Amino acid sequence: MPEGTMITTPSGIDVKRLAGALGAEISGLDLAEDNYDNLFPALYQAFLDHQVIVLRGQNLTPDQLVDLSKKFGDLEAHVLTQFNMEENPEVLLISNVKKAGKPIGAIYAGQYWHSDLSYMPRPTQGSFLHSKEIPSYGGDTMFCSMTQAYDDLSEPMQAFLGGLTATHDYTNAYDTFFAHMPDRPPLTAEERAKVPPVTHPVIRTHPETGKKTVYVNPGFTRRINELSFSESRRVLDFLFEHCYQPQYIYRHMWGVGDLVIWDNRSTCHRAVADYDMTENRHMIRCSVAGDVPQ
Ligand SMILES: O=C(O)CCC(=O)C(=O)O
Ligand SMILES: [Fe+2]
Repeated sequence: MPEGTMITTPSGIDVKRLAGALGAEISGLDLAEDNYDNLFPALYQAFLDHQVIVLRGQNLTPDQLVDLSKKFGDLEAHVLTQFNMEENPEVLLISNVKKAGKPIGAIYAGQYWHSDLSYMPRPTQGSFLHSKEIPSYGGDTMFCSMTQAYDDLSEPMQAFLGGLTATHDYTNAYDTFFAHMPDRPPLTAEERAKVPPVTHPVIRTHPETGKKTVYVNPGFTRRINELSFSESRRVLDFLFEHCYQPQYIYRHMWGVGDLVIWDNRSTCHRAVADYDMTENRHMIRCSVAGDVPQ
């Protein structure tokens, strides 16, 4: 299907590709109004096929976002429970809005390439981010197809990486990216205790599509276990440089009401921090638990 071609699937939803490697816009569906049960299989298939799906102009309540997310699987809770919505603890706020001088949501969330909760034994399957307020410019989110990046590696490189495992650790992000951020309090001892380091394969196979994917990221991957420290650093740096090339990326420019759903098993993403922090950027978010990477 050429880029930009709108197709109506036999199942009734319109799907338009947004970039070469990943990303598609779904239209003709008002998730707040329509009963979309019969369209759900097509929506889920688009999620698997395109890795990131975009539904514009939605106006979902937190409950409606929860209902949609639960069709994908069981919801998971984030380590940072203080940013769960008061009126609906299943929903996390990604927000720079402040109340009494303190951010009400996770501020500076994901401003480095990562796959959600890769530092947990069972990382996230799908994440659902729905924008309510956006700054007048900037604040995009970038997504990278880690399956396409894997496919473009040479066979000897694929074989080499296929035998390796890596340590993922949430505190890695705190030791590096968050280390000098104001408003981003360090993890408490209790929070740290909830996230001991875990081991995952460097190359994982998507449980539903069977596709192989590079599963390391600069946010949470500390090291490749089987290599020396210096080899690990260089192989990780090579992988990051290879994977985050423009041809593997879709960059989402947010509009109010956008709902973006991404598959963390085959993608990485990164928030772009180029907006005016005096302007509000406010999103509601759910995420669905995945399985143990194989
Ligand atoms: O705010 C964003 O653009 C993305 C934040 C993020 O990493 C997430 O919601 O998982
Ligand atoms: Fe994220």
